[in-house]
Amino acid sequence: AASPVVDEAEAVEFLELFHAENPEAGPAAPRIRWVRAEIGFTGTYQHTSAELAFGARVAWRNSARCIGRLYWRSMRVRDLRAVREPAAVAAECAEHLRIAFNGGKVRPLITVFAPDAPGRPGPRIWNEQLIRYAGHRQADGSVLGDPRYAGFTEAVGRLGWRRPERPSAFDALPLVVSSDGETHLSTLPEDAVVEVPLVHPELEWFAELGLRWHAVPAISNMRLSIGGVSYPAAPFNGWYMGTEIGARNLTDPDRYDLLPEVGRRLGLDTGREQTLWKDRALVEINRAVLHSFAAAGVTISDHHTESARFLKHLEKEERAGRVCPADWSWIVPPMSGGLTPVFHRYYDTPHLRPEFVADEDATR
Ligand code: HEM
Ligand code: NRG
Repeated sequence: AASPVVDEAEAVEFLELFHAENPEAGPAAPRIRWVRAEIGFTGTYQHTSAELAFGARVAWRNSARCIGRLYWRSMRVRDLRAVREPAAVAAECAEHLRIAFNGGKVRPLITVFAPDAPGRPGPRIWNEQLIRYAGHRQADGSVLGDPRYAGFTEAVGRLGWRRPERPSAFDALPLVVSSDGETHLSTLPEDAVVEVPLVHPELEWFAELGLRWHAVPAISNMRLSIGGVSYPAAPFNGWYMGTEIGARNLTDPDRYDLLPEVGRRLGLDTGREQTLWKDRALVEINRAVLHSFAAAGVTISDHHTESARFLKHLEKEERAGRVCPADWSWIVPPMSGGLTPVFHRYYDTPHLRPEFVADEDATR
């Protein structure tokens, strides 16, 4: 028998949860007997497609940092466990983005590729998200694009990626997928990368900043762990909450760092903190993000709406007799925290499984 990669106790705990929450699947005992035997013979076991879909949805439900969990039951699950070859994984990631984008009506979706098996790890996607912008390090030490990915950009350069002839601040990085000892680099097809140009509802000069952002946030470097089975490549997406783009990606000093420029263009006194020029610029950037996505017909939500939904989710979970883990410091939005109801309370913090697990960074 192969030495197991699966912890039997974890498998049993998951199967008990699955059968408790899905009574139509019948009693757990026969399935548990079968899975114990399968682990004994093969070192692992195969989830049924119902177990896989349930496990992925509950991993989302258990994500303590996620404010967007109200719709956890409706996430679509693409069962691509038969896919492991790097070029095929990359092509299916592009297809994931097309299905998720859905003409602008973004839908929560996860694509699950081959799991780890004894002596044979599953494929792995090195990118943090399917779409991320390159950070081109310039001769003067500054970075054109997203400074967060300057290291990753250099790493894909060493793997043979040729950056665009005229590098810009918004060049989508190639996907890096490795599997069975082979590492594959591939550029995402253009139609898979939909972007929204950023304009402001009143300030005409805002468009001149030449800003844009991609429509679909799809995290691709978290391992999905269900009942002791690890799926290292299982990219998932929902839609954006505006502050992720407007109050972090475009604003953090170590990202696009736009407050100084927007503050100046607004004609604010940027020399004194107490004018609250940063806060005023921040609001205008965030209005531009929400306005632009709406105008382009792409799903996005504001932090007030998403906070109210999250409280509704907590109520529903409580009514279902479940504890909902939540991490205050991630749930509270990065602007106007105290204006949202999620600020004014505490949360339970148990660690629950199934779960998404952060594996270490590709460039480390
Ligand atoms: C984190 C919103 C869907 C799993 C977050 C964060 C936000 C958010 C605002 C914090 C991100 C940050 O501060 O960088 C939403 C919204 C969704 C959605 C509006 C719309 C449906 C999903 C889905 C999944 C998911 C479909 C998984 C199936 C997670 C996880 C984290 C997270 C694992 C933590 C990521 C980390 O540790 O870096 N979400 N989410 N979310 N979300 Fe969601
Ligand atoms: N802040 C990151 C995305 C993190 C996850 N957010 C979501 N997830 N909305 C960013 O790209 O700004 N999701 O699956 O929808």
